[in-house]
Amino acid sequence: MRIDIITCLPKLLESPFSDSILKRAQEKKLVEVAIHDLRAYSLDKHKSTDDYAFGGGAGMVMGIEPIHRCISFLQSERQYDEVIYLSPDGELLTQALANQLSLKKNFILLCGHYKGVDERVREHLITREVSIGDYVLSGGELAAAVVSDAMIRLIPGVLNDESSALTDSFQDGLVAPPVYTRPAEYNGWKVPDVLLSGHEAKINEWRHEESVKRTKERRPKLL
Ligand code: 6GU
Repeated sequence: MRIDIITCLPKLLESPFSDSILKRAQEKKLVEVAIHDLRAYSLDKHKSTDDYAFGGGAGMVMGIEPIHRCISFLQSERQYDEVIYLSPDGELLTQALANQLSLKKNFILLCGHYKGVDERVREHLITREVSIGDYVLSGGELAAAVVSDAMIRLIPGVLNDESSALTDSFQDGLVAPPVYTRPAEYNGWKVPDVLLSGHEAKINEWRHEESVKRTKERRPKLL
């Protein structure tokens, strides 16, 4: 998988890809992530990437030219399966969407800012719009990191068996069961006996029941 992220705030995206699972996935060559500073594609002498909205009103709009130049440059280097614009009014990210996207290979993620991008970008240059939830963020960068993380961790070999994506919340349509580690008793608070029993079948049954119970309580719509 290769992910090219276009942003006017490249520094915001450094740390999410420089640690832990996303860092290791890149080291293992299972994913390549490249961050592109949109300002570098501006022909303007001030390297600006936004301008006043036609028709007036508050808020700047990201212009089409730098975005088109950056996307065209990337597309001259390789074929992309999706050019995704991160936008609060996009399709909601779910585990099902992450699973579907993780099967594809090359992505461009375009981070929006200000009042958004010139509508012609959405009409002509992108293939899909994704939102990470019904709330407003200051820009698409954190959303791009979230979408990337959700896709990358599903690539075979990124997670070890221990943290296998198959046991994640949502992956089987249920939220994950409670987990415990040593000590078996702390401050008088005990770990459920069944988990200390060594009886694998009973443990699996208990975990499944807890998952169902939790899903009913917290995410009834998943059932
Ligand atoms: Cl993708 N962008 C912004 N700015 N806000 C959001 C979002 C995206 N998803 C949820 N809120």
